Formats: sequence, structure tokens, C-alpha cells
Amino acid sequence: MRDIRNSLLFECSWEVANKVGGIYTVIKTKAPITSQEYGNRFYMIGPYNPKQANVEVEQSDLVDVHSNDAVKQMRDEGFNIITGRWLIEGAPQVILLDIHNHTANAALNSWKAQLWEKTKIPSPEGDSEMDDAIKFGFMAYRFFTLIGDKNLAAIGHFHEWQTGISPVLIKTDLLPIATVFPPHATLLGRYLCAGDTDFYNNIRHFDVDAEAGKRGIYNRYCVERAAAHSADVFTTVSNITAYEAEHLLKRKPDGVLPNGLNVVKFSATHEFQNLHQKSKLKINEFVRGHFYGHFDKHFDLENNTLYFFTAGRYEYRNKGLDLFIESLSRLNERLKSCNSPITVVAFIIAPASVNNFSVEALKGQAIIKQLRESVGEITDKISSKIFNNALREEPIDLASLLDEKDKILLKRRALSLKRANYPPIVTHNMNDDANDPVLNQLRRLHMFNANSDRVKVVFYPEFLNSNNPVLGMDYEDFVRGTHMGVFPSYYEPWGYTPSECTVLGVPSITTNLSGFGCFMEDTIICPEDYGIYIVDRRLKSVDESVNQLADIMFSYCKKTRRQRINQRNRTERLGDILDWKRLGIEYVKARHFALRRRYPEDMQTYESNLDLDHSSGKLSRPLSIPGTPPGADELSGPNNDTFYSNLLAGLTVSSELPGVRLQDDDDDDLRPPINLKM
Ligand code: G6P
Ligand code: 1S3
Repeated sequence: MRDIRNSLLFECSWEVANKVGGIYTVIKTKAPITSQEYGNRFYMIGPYNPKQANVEVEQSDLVDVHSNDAVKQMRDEGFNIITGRWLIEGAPQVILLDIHNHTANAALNSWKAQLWEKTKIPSPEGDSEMDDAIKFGFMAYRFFTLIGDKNLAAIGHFHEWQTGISPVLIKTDLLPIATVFPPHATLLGRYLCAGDTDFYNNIRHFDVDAEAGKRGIYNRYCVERAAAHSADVFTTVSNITAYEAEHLLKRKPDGVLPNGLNVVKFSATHEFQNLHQKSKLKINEFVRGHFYGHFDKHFDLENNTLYFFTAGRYEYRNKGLDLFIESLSRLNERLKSCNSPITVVAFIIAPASVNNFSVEALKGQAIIKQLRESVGEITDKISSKIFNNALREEPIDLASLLDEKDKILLKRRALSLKRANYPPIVTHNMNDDANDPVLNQLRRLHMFNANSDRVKVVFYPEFLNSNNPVLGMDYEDFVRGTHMGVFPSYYEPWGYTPSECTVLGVPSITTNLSGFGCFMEDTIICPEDYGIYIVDRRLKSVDESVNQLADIMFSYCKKTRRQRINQRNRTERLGDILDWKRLGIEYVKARHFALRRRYPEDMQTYESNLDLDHSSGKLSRPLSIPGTPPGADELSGPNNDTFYSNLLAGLTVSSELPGVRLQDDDDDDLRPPINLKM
């Protein structure tokens, strides 16, 4: 009989100690609760990227003998495998497969032939991403063949198509490994949405093979579809992607596993509010440099400027950059026509192909730095003059405080603030400036940061980093300092960006085509009360959605500081419902179902013995019960008794969750009743 209680978990992803995009956030933030549940029976398998692994992984042997032996055996066969602990919270054990070593490269053609023989999945020449996925898939599969043993229960959880070949091979060769496969997004969905297709209205009618072929992704599509059909349990991150997967991959997912975050709460709300102010001052400093020479009574950083931003992968249509810019232009007109005192600085942070910061962007920061230094020196001199006069009890001659040299210096600094041109709309030299879609739309809408514009734009085509000379801030600090995140995506399986804003207490705008937006709509009666605004991109025309987005931003501009502070408090309280301590439960269910499907008899025996622990005569602990996470008693998620009694009833296919009780927040005088859906 298999040892179900001590089952091993192998989570495979391209982004283990290798940051590419959103899945890195999923696996990294989830690691603490999974480590708590599985301890040393939890492994993460990924490709070996020396640049990142060398700084993120501490090498060591694996704890479990079976797994260690399997690695040793593969090394004897010539493969290069790095094992150790990923230096993140939870410190999971990692197995990193070097897909570029000689043995793996030499085996590629034979693996391609085997893949065709076993599955009829083609792998034509010249698709290096497919080649990498094949090498990774076969190496991971080799590992699974070596740990497969008649007493061992093991679960392989494979994230995205890049790791999809292993579950296909596990199925075709009937290896005794229980498998779970979430594609996160579908390849075809992403490609179709990025074009001009009316995706959601036509989703039932696509000739999927032909569409994949037309876009040159047929072989990868085959891997994704085969993995979806081979896995014991097929899941997605949201209901909207479940719907998409059903039509494009032709299997209805068994359940939805929403993406969580590791929520770290301050004991008092003023702490995160203070951080907002601190970060905002840093953004102010950048804005002073970027817009030097253009500050007048209408552009008042201290009291009447709001920072909106969007950030993410540069997918112009999918991430809704088109909608954002169009709505900013309408917001600009509205603010102008009502003579609003508010200026909005809108940041677009999306990495593009660039050749360093532009001279103009660097010059602005340098000019402001010089001005600040000169004013600092003069102020020091003045303060010591006043001090010495006071010490000698002499009257202060105000006219002599500034000497001639200082006056000339200040005049020179003031002259350097004059500029003939508008402040730039982009901070970098773009490699393809003439064809860049963001720049072209800004040009078309005449959004050039003119003095009269009430909405200014800054396109920052690089990831934020505190070491950068322009806007040198880490992403989290930057988000904290802004007033609102705007993510009007057209294609967004989940969308971590608004979710991250929420836990940082920053209101955000999302859409009812994003997994996160739908989840919030399903969970909270009125998300707007909590600073989660959802633009309708399903039933409205593009023009109507643009107007709705502009309306939301315009209403936000009319809020008082007090109202903004209150709203941030409410937004921050929502963090609890996005915490892995709560959402991780869906993962527990998915693994349980995979075990049931893969080892039905062992599970039946196990479950029938579950109720009575014969040694103590007491009720035993349920399967895979997570250890109590720190602070879990404070968390108002479902209690374990209810959860485990519901577990056998099935996975959650809709994202409806049991109700949560949010902590009261006494200083929120506009607090609405807690309106979460039950
Ligand atoms: C936080 C700080 C306050 C500050 C406020 C500014 O709440 O604790 O000291 O006044 O932010 O808010 P605002 O929405 O104007 O950036
Ligand atoms: C995908 O990353 P993306 O930004 O390409 O996976 C993420 C994690 O599940 C998800 O949040 C996002 O919506 C998807 O699009």
C-alpha cells in the first residue's frame, strides 16, 4: 500500500529561482504555506539558470533518500542537476535541471522522436522554446521514473505549458505519479487577444488547430492541450480562464485555484499610510526633475497632484494600455473644462526595447539635484549667520543674509530651469521610437505634457529598480507612493498588479475580463466601497468602457485627501481575502483529488482508516493538514473542520469562497458595512 499520508510533492515551473513573470510570484509567495504543510517532502523543480540560481539557491543534498538517489543516478548518466534550498521564505528544496549541458543537448533529437512516437506532438526545427520545453520535460520525466516506487505516493504539480511535457509522458507511460496541471494562461487565448480578434464573442467557434497554426504556435499548443488532457487534475487560476480553457483546450477544468499573496500586515494602519507619504515624497522628487521649468500654480505637488500608474508586461492591447491612454486623454479634457486644481501624473511602466535613459531625462534629475545642493549650501550659511548673530546678541540684518555670490548662483540655477521644450513623455531612448504603440497613441492624442494639460504622462519602459538614476525606486515602494493603479486588461487570467495594490492599500481599477476583477466581483458585494473599481469590458463597447474608466478616474480626482486616506484604509483591509493562508486551501483540494484519481484504491483504504487512529484511539489528523500558519488563528478563513468535511465534496469550480470577517478599523469614519458575499 502506498504511503499516502507521507506523499511527496514536486512543483515544477519554469520560474523556480528564475524570474520571468507572474508565475514566479505564485510559486515564491506560496512556498511558505506549502513548506509548512509538506516540510521536507516538498520540492520545486525548474530549469537551471546560473545567473539567478547562483544568488538565490544554497546548494545541498536533498533530504529524502529516494529523491537524492534519483538525482545521483541522473548525474551518473551525464546530466547536470543542482539541488539545494531556494533562499526565500519557506526555504523549499529545489532540483534545478541544466537543460543546456552536453548530455541534454545530445539527447534532444532522440527525445523529439520519442515525443512524436508516443504522442504525435510535432517539434519542428528552429523553435528553441519548444526545444527547451522538451529537454526539461524529458529530464523531469526521467527523474519521476527513478522515484516511482510501489510504496511511494507522489504528486507532480506542473505550471504552464513549458513544463507540460512531463505530465503527458507520465500519462502515456502510466507512471504512478498523481498530476495537476494549471496552464495559467492559454497560449492561443493570449495570441488571439493580442490581435484584432473579438475573442470572447467568438470563443466557441474558433478552429483551434488552424488558429494555432496561423500563429506559428501549433506545436506548443499541442503540448498545452495534451498536458490539460493528461493531468489527473486540470485547473486554472480563475473562472474566466476556466471558460477559455474549456473552449480552446477542450477540457473543462476540475477546479479554480486563485492566486494569493503573502500578506504582511502592520499592527496599526497609520504605519502603511506613513509609508505612502514617504514613497510619495520620493516620487515627487523624480517629478520635480522630470517636469522642471513647468511648475506653476496649477501644478502643485504638495496638495493637488495625484499619481496614477499602470505596470506590467508590454502587451499593448492585452494589458489595456490602449484603453488607459485613451481614457487619460478624456480625463485631461474633463479636468481642463471644469478648471480642476488637480494635476494627474500618469506613469506607464512596461519594459520595452530601449537604449538607456535619454539625455533629457538624466539632465532633469541632475538640474534638480544641483539646485537642491546649492539651496542647501546657502541655507546652511544663512542659518550659521543667524546663529552667530543670536549668540553675540546682535540684531540680524536681513538684507545681508544673502551675499552677492549666492544671489548670482541662485540666478544661474534659475536660468538652468528654463527649457524651450515640453517635458518628455518617455524616460528612455526607444529602439523603435517611430513604431512604438504607446508613443504613437500619445502623439495621436496630442498628449505632450503641455503646461495646459492637467494630465501629464511618463512612459518608463524598464522595470523599476532602486539603483536606477531616474526614478530610482523599487516597485513596491513606488506603488505605495501612488494614489491608484489602473489595469484595464482585455486578456488577464488573474492579474497580480491590482492584487498587489490591494495588499499595499492602494486602490485600483481592473476589468471584468481579468481573473482578479471577477474574483473580487464574486466575493464582495460592492468592490468599489473598498477601492476596487471594475470596468465593464464584456457588455460595453470600447468607447463606453473608455468613458467608464475616465469617469472612475475623474471621480477619484474629486475626492478630498481625507476621503483618499479612508479609502486606502478600506482597501488595505481586503488583503486578508487574498492571502495564501486562505486561498492555498484550493491547492490542498486539487492535490487531494489528484491522489484520489491516481491511487483510487490506496486512497479508499487510507480514507476509510482516516477517522480512527488506532494507536491513540482518537480521531486522526486529516490528510495533508497544513500546520497552523503563524497568525492563522487571527485569519477569519474557513476553519479546518468545515474545510475538511467539505473537501470530499469537490473542488471549487466557481470562485465563491466562504465568508470572511474583516478586522474593524476604528479610525475609518466612512466605513461601510462589511459587504462580502457569502
Ligand atoms: C498618509 C499620511 C498623511 C498624508 C497622506 C497624504 O495618510 O499618513 O500624513 O497627509 O498620506 O495622502 P494623499 O492621498 O494626499 O497622498
Ligand atoms: C500569467 O502571467 P501574465 O502576466 O502573462 O500568469 C499570472 C500568474 O498566474 C497571472 O496573474 C497573469 O494574469 C497571466 O498573464
